[in-house]
Amino acid sequence: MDKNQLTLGEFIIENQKDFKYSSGELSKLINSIRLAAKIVNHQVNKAGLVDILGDIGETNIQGEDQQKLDLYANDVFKSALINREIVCGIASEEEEDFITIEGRQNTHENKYVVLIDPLDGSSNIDVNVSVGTIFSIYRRITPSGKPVQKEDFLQQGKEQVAAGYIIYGTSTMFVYTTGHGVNGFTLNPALGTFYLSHPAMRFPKKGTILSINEGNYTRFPQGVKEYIKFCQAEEEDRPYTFRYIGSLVSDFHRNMIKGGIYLYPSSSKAPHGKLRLLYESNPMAFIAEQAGGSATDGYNRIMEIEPKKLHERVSFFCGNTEMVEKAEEFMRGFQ
Ligand code: AHM
Ligand code: MG
Repeated sequence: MDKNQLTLGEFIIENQKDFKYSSGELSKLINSIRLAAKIVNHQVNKAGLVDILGDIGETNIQGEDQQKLDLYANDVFKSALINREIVCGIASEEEEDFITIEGRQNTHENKYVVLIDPLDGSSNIDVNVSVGTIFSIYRRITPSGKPVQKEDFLQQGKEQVAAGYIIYGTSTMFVYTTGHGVNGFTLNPALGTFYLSHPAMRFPKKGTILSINEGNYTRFPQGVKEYIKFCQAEEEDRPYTFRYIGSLVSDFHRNMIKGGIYLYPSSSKAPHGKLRLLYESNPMAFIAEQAGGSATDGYNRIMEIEPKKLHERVSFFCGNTEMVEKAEEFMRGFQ
């Protein structure tokens, strides 16, 4: 690696001025996520070696099996975020309700709320497939000095001040945006330092990859079925290929680099889709738009959906704008 390559720490400081509130607090917040990411990365890498794998016989509030590393990652991110007098509340996929952080001498003066999926795609861990962390950051909207309220978390995605993901893959990467484009940093594991490896990430103009769990095909809305058929059709302008890891961060990351669309639509089995609006779809939508892509629920922009519940699910179409628009055309056509 070029020794002049910017580190994530340096990049955060250099770009602090671009942030409209520019208090340095958001920079500190991203730094604490960076630190937690390294700790989780270390543990994820050891997953095959130590006895940390496997179900602990509990299910999380979504009724899904929860694995030990999910809980571990949840604890690591929480403690990194709690102790810095910046965050007033955290909502996590692993917690039923949001957590209130009192701040210095119980003054409730901290400004930011963080919504997080500490370890997404965790069913992939025990088969050595990439997983990720997804985070979303907002300014609180209720007055400072009082405990954070639910409405501080139920903001539209377009109010996000930052969002990002960490992918624990063949390399570990930290990818984030504060609304000034998307930058990706790769961890040098020998030094424990993230280096700017993917500056100004953009979806390529044309996408050719479709990522969807076709196992649900018979239960999909007609528009989705028709879009799948369109992508499979043997036409010169459609050299499409299907790729599905089943790990949102990994599927999204590949599609952003190579060009493609990720779909998790509603189905007769899951009428609202599977992914969670607040800590899965909104942050990915923010990153996608900042990289020149789009994210909708098949009809509406994800970041304009008015959230009603902390763990709300949403149908998710995300990737190259051209592909998302085409899929929407089928959704409208077969409504
Ligand atoms: P999780 O939050 O329980 O890990 O579920 C989210 C994951 C996504 O990462 C992935 O894209 C999707 O679920 C896969 O779902 P399916 O196995 O139904 O295709
Ligand atoms: Mg998840």
